[in-house]
Amino acid sequence: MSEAAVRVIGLWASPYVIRVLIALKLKGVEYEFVEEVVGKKSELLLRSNPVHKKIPVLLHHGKPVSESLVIVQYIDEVWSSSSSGGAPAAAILPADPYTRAVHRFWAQYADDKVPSAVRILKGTDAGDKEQAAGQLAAALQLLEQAFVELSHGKRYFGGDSVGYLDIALVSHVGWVKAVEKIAGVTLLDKAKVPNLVAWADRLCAHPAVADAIPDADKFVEYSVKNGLERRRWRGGARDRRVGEPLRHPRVCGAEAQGRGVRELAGVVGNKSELLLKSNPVHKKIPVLLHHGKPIAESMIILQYIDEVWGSDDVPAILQADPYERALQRFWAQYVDDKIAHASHVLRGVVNGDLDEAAAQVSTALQHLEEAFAKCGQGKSYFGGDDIGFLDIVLGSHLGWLKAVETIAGVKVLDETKLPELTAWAQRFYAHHAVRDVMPETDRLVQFNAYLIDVLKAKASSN
Ligand SMILES: N[C@@H](CCC(=O)N[C@@H](CS)C(=O)NCC(=O)O)C(=O)O
Repeated sequence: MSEAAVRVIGLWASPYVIRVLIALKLKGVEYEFVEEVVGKKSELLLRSNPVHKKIPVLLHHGKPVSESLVIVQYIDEVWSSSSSGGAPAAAILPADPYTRAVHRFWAQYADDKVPSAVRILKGTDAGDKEQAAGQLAAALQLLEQAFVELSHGKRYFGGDSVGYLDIALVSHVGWVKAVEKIAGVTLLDKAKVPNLVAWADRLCAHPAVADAIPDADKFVEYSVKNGLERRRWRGGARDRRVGEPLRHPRVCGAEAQGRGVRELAGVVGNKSELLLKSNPVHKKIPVLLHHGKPIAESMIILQYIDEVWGSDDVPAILQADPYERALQRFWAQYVDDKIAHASHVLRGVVNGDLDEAAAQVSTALQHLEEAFAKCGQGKSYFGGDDIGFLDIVLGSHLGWLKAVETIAGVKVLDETKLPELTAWAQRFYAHHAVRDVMPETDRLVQFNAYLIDVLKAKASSN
């Protein structure tokens, strides 16, 4: 029998898998579900997602796409019109770039806040259960407000139809309800988050969702049965994303599109009113203000810039081909997960093991050296003939990676080990949209020393 065109490697209980199944059902795409066995990662999974070795993986005509939110966007882009000859499937991502950015922001927020708290509440991760319940309740409260703003009195975050944020958030609902039972806490509380409770009930009854999210009792039973095995399956220690005090603004995306950008420099250690008002959730830079409307999170901003100012006259930041886009999104997220945190450790601005951080950066860059061959296909950049999404995301770390060589005394961009990447970095630095934006290494080294002093002074005054 021939292989199905669309296959999903997964486990029914994974929220990340659930969202992929919902997206496929919404689009009316037939798929084969290739179920993993808890405690034993299949050869197919290891081969298809060799970097993270995690589910879900979508195989489309054999080509793997990993990371659930990347997959959902891929599905939306590939099956953008009628796929089964019936009525055209509704778009998952909102059409308006600003609304898209807001959906992306809250989807990322939900993934940052919900699963970590759920893992503590169901006992898979160590941690204070009361604190986790409090953090989860606070996150749901913000999502309640986001629902009111985004739904405009309609049924879903996406308005009349199920959208990106609906899918991202509802996939966590099964586990949220399960931990209410496991830990004896009320999270989806009608008195506190009435709109969210009504939304969850509505969406869980939707035909594309009802089969994908089993009853809370099934999750509870699964948790009891597979707790230990799952921990082993996850392969030990989990990488923790640690928030960083301040980020260098990634503004070269706008430069590449030929826009002027006024840098609203915040004073280190003293966040401006404008920043606090514009990004009240994370209170982090960068924030792009467009006609006064704030957009936060650098990768979301890049996509916004591309969507708003994309034209035939300027090279697109994200390529047109959905698979290329998925690859760029996958690797960009990888860069921020692996390099950003490790680079902060090497700079001494967050605590951590220096050798471990150096090894992590080195492994990540080795992976990226290989990715360059796949994404760039012999051209100058990851994006092809001109710089694209991944070039900007990785390139914006280059300044600090060079500074880290001085600060921590480790060789990061080693030409003998990373010949492609080293040559790419030189090209990137020389690009007209980059050269004026990237700070000099000495300036970064000095700034780092200053930042550490400020952080120390703040710590001792607390
Ligand atoms: N960010 C990933 C997370 C995927 C994930 O954490 N999957 C879990 C199952 S719920 C997994 O495969 N864990 C195996 C491991 O950690 O080794 C996504 O959105 O796809």
